[in-house]
Amino acid sequence: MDAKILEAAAERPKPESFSPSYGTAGFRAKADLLSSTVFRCGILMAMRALKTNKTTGICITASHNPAPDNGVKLVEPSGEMLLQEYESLADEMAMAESPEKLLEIVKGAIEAENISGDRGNCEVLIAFDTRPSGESLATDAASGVECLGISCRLLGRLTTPQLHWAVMRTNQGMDPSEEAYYELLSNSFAVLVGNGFEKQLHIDCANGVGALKLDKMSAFLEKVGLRVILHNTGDGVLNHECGSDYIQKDKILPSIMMDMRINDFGCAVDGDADRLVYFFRKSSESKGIVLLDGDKIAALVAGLLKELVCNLPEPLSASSIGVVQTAYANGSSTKYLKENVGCHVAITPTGVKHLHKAAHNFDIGIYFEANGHGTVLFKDNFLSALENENCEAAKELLAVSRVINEAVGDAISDILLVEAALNKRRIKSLSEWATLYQDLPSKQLKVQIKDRSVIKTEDAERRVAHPKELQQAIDEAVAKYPGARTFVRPSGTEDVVRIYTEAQSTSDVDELGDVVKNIVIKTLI
Ligand code: 16G
Ligand code: MG
Repeated sequence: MDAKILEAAAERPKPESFSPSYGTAGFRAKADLLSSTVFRCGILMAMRALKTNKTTGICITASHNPAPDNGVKLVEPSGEMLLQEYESLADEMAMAESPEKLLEIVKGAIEAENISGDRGNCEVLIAFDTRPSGESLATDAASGVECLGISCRLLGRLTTPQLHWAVMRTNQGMDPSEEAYYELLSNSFAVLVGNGFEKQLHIDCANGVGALKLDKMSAFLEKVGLRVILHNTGDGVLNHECGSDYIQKDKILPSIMMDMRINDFGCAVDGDADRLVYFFRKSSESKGIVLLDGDKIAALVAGLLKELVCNLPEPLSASSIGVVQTAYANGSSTKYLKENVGCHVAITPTGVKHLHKAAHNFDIGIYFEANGHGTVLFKDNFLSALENENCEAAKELLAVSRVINEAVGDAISDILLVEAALNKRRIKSLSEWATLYQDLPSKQLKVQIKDRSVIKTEDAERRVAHPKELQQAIDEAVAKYPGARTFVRPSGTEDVVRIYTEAQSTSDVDELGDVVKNIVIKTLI
């Protein structure tokens, strides 16, 4: 192992001025900087496979970032993201300045973790998205895995959630193939919507890997009555003026989709198809859209699941349903979930790893970030109890658990969940869904400062713990606007500080946003 690591690491030196950092969801940077980082992630995920004697995964993607970027997402045997306790080891390995230093860290970790040489069931699955740099970075990751003497399987292009799903299924002893994914999802969808379902849906594929996979899946979906019309399928630039991130932030229809009619159903996924938002056109003259974001998806889905749980016999009807949100969730959505749906609401810091963990605390844990990343988790013993029930509600809840990708937020599986929920709740149009509650006006701003890491937050990022004077000034400003809310946090993916404001009117939001932006600039620049 030692010689292999030294040799392969020397072939992929870390660029001198490059300081990779694990960030919110893995490493991301300009693609040409990343060879050393993904190679080292290969070693790390081989160590996780050896430690657990199971299959782990690596996905080469930079999600909704611009096309020249790339990145890596790391997958635990459960199909979930890398356990947080290994993030610092990932950072240390990625930052090692020389092959010798890297070897020293790897040997130290192998000893500390008591990793044995048993290679029984170990394997690492590797996939990549449509970025031009994907394939060669996947080969770098594979070289890292092979240094530890275990095998890896290159699965080619997959969406991030498909790779997570394949890892989870492999470790469950179930068929992990793409074919099985399409079949299970569409068959479970059919159980939920029944015969005679007919629907047409426009999908903005962000010029990413989602386009390839939705195209493959369209035949399966057509059979169960869902006709998908795919846009931004790869002729344009990845994530450029298209995709869920663009639609959510700019609220503009991508130009290629101008032939959509006003009552058409539209949705958009991001570059690696792990985020989903819905939308419809405001008018046939303008490019403006009405957005149905992750908060609206959570509200729709929570309503359906609550109804199904209420229809279960006792004591199952008392099972806990919780929705996990972040500080970015619109205040109206939180109120709606608590007061209208009647479920628990928990707030965590930004980033799927935090929401996913909190969702495990409920029998049914629903989480969606406003940006459209989310899924539903079911407790194992709750699912076993459902297997023993013969009622319709139990069957439908089991079908929901199969439609949904429990490993991680999955735009493709979320589309099916949304469509099933609209169908079951008899919501006939997107405008009807939009009126479940009225969003409070809100706005996001960003500021670049010298060192964003000086800001430390608390209370699920809703308050600044340090510097204290920053929070004091924010408190004073927000007190002048009744019913307003604002928070400031350093981004985990970009070199900026983000500011969120929410208030009773758009003029209050604009004014308060500017005030807080100036406070940040005055305090920190
Ligand atoms: C990443 C996260 C997403 C989060 C976003 C925040 C995952 C898989 N993705 O995209 O959940 O909302 O970062 O970005 O965890 P920010 O820290 O730049 O605001
Ligand atoms: Mg993504």
